[in-house]
Amino acid sequence: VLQIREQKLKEIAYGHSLSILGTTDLSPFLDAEKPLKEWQKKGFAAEMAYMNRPAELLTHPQELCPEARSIIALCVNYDRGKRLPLKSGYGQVARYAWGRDYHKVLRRRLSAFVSSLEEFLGERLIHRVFSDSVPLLERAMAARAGLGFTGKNSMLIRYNTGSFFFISEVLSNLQIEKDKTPDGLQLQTGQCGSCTRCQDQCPTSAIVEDYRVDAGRCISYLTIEKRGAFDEWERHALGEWVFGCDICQEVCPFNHKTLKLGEEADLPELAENAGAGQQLDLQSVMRLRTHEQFVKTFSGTPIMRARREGLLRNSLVVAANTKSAHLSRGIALCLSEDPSAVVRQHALWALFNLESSCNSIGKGVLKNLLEKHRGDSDSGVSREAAYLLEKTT
Ligand code: B12
Ligand code: SF4
Ligand code: SF4
Repeated sequence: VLQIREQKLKEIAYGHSLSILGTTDLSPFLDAEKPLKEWQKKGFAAEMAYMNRPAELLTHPQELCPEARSIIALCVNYDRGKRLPLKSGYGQVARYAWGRDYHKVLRRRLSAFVSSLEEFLGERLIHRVFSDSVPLLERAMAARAGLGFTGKNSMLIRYNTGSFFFISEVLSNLQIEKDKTPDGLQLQTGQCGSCTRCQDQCPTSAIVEDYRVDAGRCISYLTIEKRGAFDEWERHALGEWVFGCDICQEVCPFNHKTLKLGEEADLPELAENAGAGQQLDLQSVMRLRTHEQFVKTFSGTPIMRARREGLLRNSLVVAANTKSAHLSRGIALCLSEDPSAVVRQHALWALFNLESSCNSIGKGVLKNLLEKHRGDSDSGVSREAAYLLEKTT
């Protein structure tokens, strides 16, 4: 039997800059099953098919690695540096996406950690490493490993350092002698007390109940996971967020200390200057006409997840929401040149809204464009043009 003391595990992890570690067994996350099923039943998974899989699949870690005897859970803090005021013509990016792609970064770090463990043990481990890439309730897992508690915004939170961290894990055949009994934080709630800041300040009222987020209303879902066209409500909902959203965390008192100190990411790869950074230049994004250009710009960052069409859609909407009239020319180019109907549709809407809010291109020009696109080969674009045309007259 391969055995190790939790303290030794922590020492070895520390050598890889992995400082927040807890462990748990492979028994199913039974207490998380009910909330998950309710969440699914209410349609809060929106169009994320992978979140509508049978709840039992998401709560039974043993299925992912039948030989495993333990789970090592790790929290890795990302960048908590000062958020700068939004520059004109830019869109906000959620902190988790400022640096390099955490899936790859964490996989590499955790694999190196496992190699060090193997070296120490003098034997190979049967193992799998993950972060946000498997059907497994990672918050429930990390909570049971004693790493935090559940906030009303549904984030896993740690008392001293807040919630700006990734969860990742190693499932392996290692048996771990725990330092102390688990500190009983699992799915524990109530630490928020009477605070309701996250709920009050979420711009789309996506935190529909304590501990429960309706993904279909969440800006993070809309900007990253949602494919295709937005409806009118969704377009306004985005505000100035072009990728992800941090509001329910930035207002949380448990994050105030780390934000005030502007604490660095645990790993340099996750820092602002290692990736796409805090804000995206909407004009540059709007110019990415091909998948190859998109990959060249965002390869190796979490932004890839939105895909070219999604990111351009988001940028057009943010340009209109932030009244960035000087981007009208770039938007008009999206309308005349972009191969994606979704992009053309949102370009029409952006031009219409910029004209309404700041008389950007002139009523006559706008009307001509709308009339022209009433005959667009795509039905989404032609319907949008007809609808907006009705609103102009
Ligand atoms: C789907 C998903 C989303 C969806 C849905 C989010 C949601 N809240 O459900 C969307 C796209 C909206 C999203 C957004 C974000 N996500 Co996300 N997401 C996931 C994913 C893949 C699954 C989450 C899930 O299972 N949701 C279903 C609900 C039911 O489960 P849960 O959120 O874990 O909720 C638990 C508790 O709240 C509790 N619970 C739920 N209801 C109730 C009710 C009661 C009464 C009680 C007592 C308890 C309780 O039980 C649940 C199980 O433990 C995980 C990775 C993973 N494999 O787990 C990442 C993950 C949760 N996301 C993460 C991050 C970073 C984000 C964002 C911050 C990104 C951003 N800045 O834009 C936002 C935060 C939005 C928010 N407030 O949650 C991190 C969170 C780390 C942390 N500290 O908690 C994770 C763990 C990824 C990772 N490996 O690091 N995400
Ligand atoms: S991430 Fe933004 S939209 Fe989603 S629940 Fe939090 S504040 Fe609301
Ligand atoms: S903002 Fe308040 S209610 Fe929301 S998670 Fe933080 S402490 Fe809890």
